[in-house]
Amino acid sequence: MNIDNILNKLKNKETIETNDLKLLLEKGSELLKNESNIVQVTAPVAIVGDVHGQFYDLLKLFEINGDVGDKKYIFLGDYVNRGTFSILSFCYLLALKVKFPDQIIMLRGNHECRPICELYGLKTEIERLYSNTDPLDWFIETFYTLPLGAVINNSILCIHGGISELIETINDIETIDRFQEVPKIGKFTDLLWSDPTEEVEMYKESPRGAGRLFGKKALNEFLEKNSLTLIVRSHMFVEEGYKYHFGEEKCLTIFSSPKYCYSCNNVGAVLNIDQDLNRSLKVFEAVPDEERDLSFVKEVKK
Ligand SMILES: [Mn+2]
Repeated sequence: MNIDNILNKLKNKETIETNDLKLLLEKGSELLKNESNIVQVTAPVAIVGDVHGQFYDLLKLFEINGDVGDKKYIFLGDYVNRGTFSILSFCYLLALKVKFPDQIIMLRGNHECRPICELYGLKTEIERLYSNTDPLDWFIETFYTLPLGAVINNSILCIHGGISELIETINDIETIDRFQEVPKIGKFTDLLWSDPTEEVEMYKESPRGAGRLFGKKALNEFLEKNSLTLIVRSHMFVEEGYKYHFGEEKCLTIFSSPKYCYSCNNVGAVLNIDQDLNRSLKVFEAVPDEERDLSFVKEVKK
């Protein structure tokens, strides 16, 4: 497998051959499984939220913010489903991981699991582009190896969802067995599904049916206990691409799927953290519909 060839093919929106797909997912898994649940990262670094198969917008993000290799990135999960190009989006990022293992950190989102991928896009895409659904198993196995969080300069925690009563310390995340399906309840679930809320100070039930809602006091207690200054998370649609919660700058949502599902009226955002931990946010609009070439999707490759 020549990783530069694979990257070029993906960038040209070509469907990669079954053998290459299998090798790429295996090679990516090997790297990911050796990372701990929480990856330690040194700034400067850029942080990206949900991608959801919007591959054209992902390429645009790299165009406006710089390429992996020239700068370091943390992706907060939810690479697949909803959008049209789940396979391209995840494989492109994974190929970058294979080429630049230390320059891209890929975290697990709640969409990186079997039940959601069977319902919301990835499975359908695999059925359309490959002769059987074996690749779905390879994707799922790879998802099981994705780490769960990153800590930048011992100060900024990056996760997909949020915290709960079960997650009081970073060590509570380190002790999760991540090499499996996301359970229905428990700290693994909460980490990937929880959202901030202004409704309570501590915690309450989430309307999503999984994870918890966490309030300002819960956040501040968590930050203090772990000597952190900020949680960066994604998981939640925000119209401006980013949103600080609780009237402070200690919990930030980043959402990076502009014109979400090709229908919402939102921009995407990326957060850049410099070496002194100064933050700057960049927002970007979706690639116009007429510039999204869908022809290859219709071309069934059996
Ligand atoms: Mn999510």
